[in-house]
Amino acid sequence: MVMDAPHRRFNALTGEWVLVSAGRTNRPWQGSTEALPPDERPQHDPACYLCPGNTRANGETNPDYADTFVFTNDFAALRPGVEPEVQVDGLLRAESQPGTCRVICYSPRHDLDMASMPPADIRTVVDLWADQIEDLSRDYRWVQVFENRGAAMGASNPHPHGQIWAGTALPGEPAKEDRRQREYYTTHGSVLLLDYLDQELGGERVVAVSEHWAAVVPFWAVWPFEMLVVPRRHVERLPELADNERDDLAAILADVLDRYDRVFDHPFPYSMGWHGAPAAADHRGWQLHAHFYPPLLRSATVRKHMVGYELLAEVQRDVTAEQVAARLRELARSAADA
Ligand code: H2U
Ligand code: ZN
Repeated sequence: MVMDAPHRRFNALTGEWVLVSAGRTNRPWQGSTEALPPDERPQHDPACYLCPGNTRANGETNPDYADTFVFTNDFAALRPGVEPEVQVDGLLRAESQPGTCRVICYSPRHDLDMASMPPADIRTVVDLWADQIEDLSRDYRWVQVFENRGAAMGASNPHPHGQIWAGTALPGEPAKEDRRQREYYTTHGSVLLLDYLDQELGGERVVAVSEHWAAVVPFWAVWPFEMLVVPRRHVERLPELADNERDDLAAILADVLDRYDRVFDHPFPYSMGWHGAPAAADHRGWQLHAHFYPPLLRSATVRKHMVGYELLAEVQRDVTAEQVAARLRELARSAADA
């Protein structure tokens, strides 16, 4: 059987392949569980540049915010007002990139994170994501909402927060997904990710399903605990989500983040972010989804590195998506803990 031996899997969303070396290692959760120092934080940290009332690097003082807070990144990688300009010199090609970067605080509480926030507060973040995407999509073609959780993913501060980078270009990753979803829609007249969900629901790669959402370890996952969170009806962009779908999203996020934290009994680092249809064009083949890319492999400190063959030839994984999905499924919060 092809799946028991080393094989390659096709990523239907990007058109890339991943090498799966099934059977090469033990299941990841049989690895050691190292005792890391407990992550104890005060509700307010006078030294935190995201806490209410504190002063940021640029001298501005944060308001005494009660739920969420958004500000333009003081060290933005993109900024507005850059003149559109293209420069070509033989093979040397460059274009200017106007844009903006914002920081979004999920909560005034320094000691929380999305995994420990109640679903009602996560819902406030969902609304914030939607409002920000709607607002920035007026000026920018691609609005990337994302979060780096944990120092392992480069988060500079444990205060619950995410970022938004918006620019006039369609960056590489969404450009691949745009092409694949567009081609699929043209050929099949249906939405690639919805057809994918139809094939997956009830199957061995599903982590959690609710009325409006599904969380799966995609067949083509590269990172060990990678996950895709997808609405079950056709939704192109996050701001289109109805009230009940937003509540349900908050609930499934709380659920899957709790499962993540149980894998190694430790806050699970990840980069996550939303992919919805690019602004202002016909994108009927697009389906909104969130990617979760956690770096951990065998313990709270042993991470996967993208090196060697992966940099030079093709990305690779040892444990299969099915093994990981089974583990995440069994880590459901019991009714007693909820
Ligand atoms: P990360 O933790 O994901 O790195 O996000 C924090 C962002 O906050 C980071 O991009 C910005 C950094 O540029 N920042 C400010 O805008 N003001 C500050 O006073 C410190 C950090
Ligand atoms: Zn803080």
